[in-house]
Amino acid sequence: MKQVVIIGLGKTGLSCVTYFRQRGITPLVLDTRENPPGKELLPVDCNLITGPLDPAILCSASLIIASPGVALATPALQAAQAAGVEIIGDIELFAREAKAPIVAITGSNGKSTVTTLVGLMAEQAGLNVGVGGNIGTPALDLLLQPADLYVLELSSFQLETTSSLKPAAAVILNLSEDHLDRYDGMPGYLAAKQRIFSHAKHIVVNRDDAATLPPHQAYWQSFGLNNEAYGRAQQPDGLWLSVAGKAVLPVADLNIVGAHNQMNALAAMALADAVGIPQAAQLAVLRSFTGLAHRCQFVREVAGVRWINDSKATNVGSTLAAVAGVSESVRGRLWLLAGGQGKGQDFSPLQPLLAGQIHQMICFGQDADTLMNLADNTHRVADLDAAVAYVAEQAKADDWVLLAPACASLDQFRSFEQRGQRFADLVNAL
Ligand code: UMA
Ligand code: ADP
Repeated sequence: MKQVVIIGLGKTGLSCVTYFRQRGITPLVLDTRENPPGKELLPVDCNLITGPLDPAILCSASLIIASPGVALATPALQAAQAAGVEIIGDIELFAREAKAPIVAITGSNGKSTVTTLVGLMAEQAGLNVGVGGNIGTPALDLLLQPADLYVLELSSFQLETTSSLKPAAAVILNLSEDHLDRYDGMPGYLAAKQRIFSHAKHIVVNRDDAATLPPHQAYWQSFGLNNEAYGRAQQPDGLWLSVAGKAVLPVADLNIVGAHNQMNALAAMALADAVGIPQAAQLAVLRSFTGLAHRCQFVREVAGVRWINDSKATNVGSTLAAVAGVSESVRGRLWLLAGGQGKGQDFSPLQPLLAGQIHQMICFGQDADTLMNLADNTHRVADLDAAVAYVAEQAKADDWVLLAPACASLDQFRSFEQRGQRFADLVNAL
């Protein structure tokens, strides 16, 4: 008998199992890992087959739901596609069911921040809002509660298998290199992201990044750093966020640092306007939001030195944004703490910063030597503890210290969260 097959027993796979069982269907679950996470949560009558994907099973399925971590280029999936089996993802299932409007957010960086902001703005406006997708809560789990609005963070992987999504508002925040292990090149990665626009009502673009424009559609509004549409206006008392040329909020009132976070705030305002969230609610959230943990998060000022945790900067692109962002506000010197696992990245885009905004880069962890070779204004230490201790000795009032490692943490930490927490603990103990 033909059956629904779910590939991948991660968070997504489990949410799909719940979805089908609620509709009286018991799916078959496949996972290439011998011991996939969530095995213990699978209902007893739901079969799980682990190991290499069997093309015969896939080719005889009535429907395949592929998790985002599984590439469509996998030969067994290609065989099923050639045999005419429909292959979709959890976001496609969600899109077919969801009744409330959807705000859909993708991009290389800033997705979680903007998704959280729009969710909080909706909540502030009194809406019952479901926030999920790549940010953590699988989208299908949002259907378990009533909602007036959904805010979804979508990865390129999730968009690849989605065709029915009709967002009330959609955005690609920015584009820089990522996930090139899954795509042949940037065009493939961008094409996956552009699927977010297919049936979107209001398209929001980043006018400072041409790659975020829809290829064949008009857009509704843009955000960017100059004083147009959603932008910034120079006022006598400093920079303000502006809407249609009208200054609405002093940048100094934001508690999230950096120009990239001003862009995130502007993107969130545009998306919120697209779905009718009042500006008062938007501004209240922007005044109170202190940022997600480990994203350019202000930790503490000690003797006039400001310490910033951007442990989520796990690639060169996000470190560039963090440095460019904070250096706008630094009056003294900027110290950068970097290092860990470089994942074979090209670090050379950091060189202009080392010749400019960065006073000294303190390098630690597995790829410290590669970072040390970038410039002379570098200093090598064994680990993050030693990096904090060194800068605490050297820094003077008005200096800023930024942890934005451009590397994964896994050589010395369990996760970027643990690395960021260690940094905060060290700074709080100064
Ligand atoms: N995997 C296998 N064999 C399988 C199935 C999965 O080896 O048969 C591996 C994948 O290659 C991957 C891991 O298992 O490394 C997890 O994959 P998954 O698809 O089972 O992941 P989920 O637990 O369902 O989590 C997914 C998203 N993960 C990925 O896209 C890799 C989560 O985003 C998301 O929060 C969750 O769904 C809910 O929507 C995480 C992520 O890292 C945060 N996303 C990437 C990113 O942000 O860069 C795209
Ligand atoms: P994502 O969910 O896309 O990974 P996050 O909001 O979690 O994005 O931010 C991750 C990191 O990316 C941050 O620590 C910061 O260094 C960088 N970042 C955040 N917003 C932007 C942006 N708009 N442009 C470039 N880099 C950004």
